[in-house]
Amino acid sequence: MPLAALPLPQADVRLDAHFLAPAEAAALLQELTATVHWRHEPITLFGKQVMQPRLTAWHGDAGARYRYSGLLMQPEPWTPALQALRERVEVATGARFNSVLLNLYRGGQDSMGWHADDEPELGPTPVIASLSLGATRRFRLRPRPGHGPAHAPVGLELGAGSLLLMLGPTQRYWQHAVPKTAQAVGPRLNLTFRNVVGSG
Ligand SMILES: O=C(O)CCC(=O)C(=O)O
Ligand SMILES: [Mn+2]
Repeated sequence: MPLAALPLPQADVRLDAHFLAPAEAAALLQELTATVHWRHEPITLFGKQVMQPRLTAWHGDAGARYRYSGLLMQPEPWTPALQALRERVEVATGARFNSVLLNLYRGGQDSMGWHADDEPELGPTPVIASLSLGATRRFRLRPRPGHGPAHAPVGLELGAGSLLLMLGPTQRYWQHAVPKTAQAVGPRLNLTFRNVVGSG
């Protein structure tokens, strides 16, 4: 399967823009949007509680607890659809994952701010496999302020069925974000498969 490496310093980012065929990606978007138990959670930003600008869900092996933006996430069990996707992503990437965070961006005003997936629970060199369904959105990467490499920010259009893999030093030296867009866009569903270490 062609996961093509991006030429970024101090990062290991690979992309397969066509991991899932369009019809399969569309069917999965419908199924997951309808069957996942979506939550609208608050997060603490600069000491203030605000609602996240997107809906989320967290599925995984029992005991794969995970702190995310100040929230202690308790995984719900794998559904058959999520389990089947996990197995395919594991085969494609050669990595193992014990949980998946789902984000539903309802429209262009839903977003994800700059961050790195560098929580201690993910270990020193996290492997994150990110599968996108629905509307194409711009995924941005920039060197981490203070200790990233000297490099301009980069943008990737993540379309339906794309698989993005981030591993090695990526989370240590780079941040990523999904900015708001003023364009009229439909819903986008993103799944990030993760491995929470030290959990059953
Ligand atoms: O929606 C995306 O493409 C990114 C999601 C993300 O960065 C995260 O869940 O940590
Ligand atoms: Mn992230």
